[in-house]
Amino acid sequence: MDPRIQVVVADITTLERDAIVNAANTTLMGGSGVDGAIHRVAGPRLTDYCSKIGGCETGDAKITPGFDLPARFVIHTVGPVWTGGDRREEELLASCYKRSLHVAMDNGVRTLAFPAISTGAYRFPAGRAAEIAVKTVTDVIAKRDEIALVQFCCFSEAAGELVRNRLEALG
Ligand code: AR6
Repeated sequence: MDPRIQVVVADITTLERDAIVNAANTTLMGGSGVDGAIHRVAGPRLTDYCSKIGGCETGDAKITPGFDLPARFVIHTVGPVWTGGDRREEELLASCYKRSLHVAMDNGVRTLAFPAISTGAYRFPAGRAAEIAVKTVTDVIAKRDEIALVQFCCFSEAAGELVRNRLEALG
């Protein structure tokens, strides 16, 4: 297991990382769940900024300042809506993690935290999502030393346990 990967159970809006990742929608104009929490704490300047950057495709990621958040940046990514697995959901979820890490590295971000993208309103099965998250992040950072810390920020102990199990399975 890469020592740069950690699991935390927390509200992601409280984390003082270089960047936190947002599980957004294609409009980037806010919503419920983690997206709503991030927009609330970052303040209206975030929504205003997002209104000018032209949305985001599913599987892609865009960076903004963190405004009133303790994190310096927010990396907004758009996960797939789970509709049974035959609409490239797994590939698109992996792409969210990859693109977020590349956007982070392009912007000098060394420490970041991910929520469990797509596992709430977008209904992606949590166990499979944890497996994809852990494998994708591990593979991307293995080749790069710019990233010092990646935290999987889970919203419940049960969600944290799923990710810990996947990390342990990788050895
Ligand atoms: N900190 C960390 N994790 C959180 C927090 C938080 N403050 N709040 C929720 N979670 P969801 P999605 C967890 O629904 O499935 C929005 O309306 C939550 O328990 O936030 O990608 C967007 O605008 C779950 O495990 O995101 C989109 O329309 C995980 O975050 C849509 O929902 C993701 O749940 C995106 O749906």
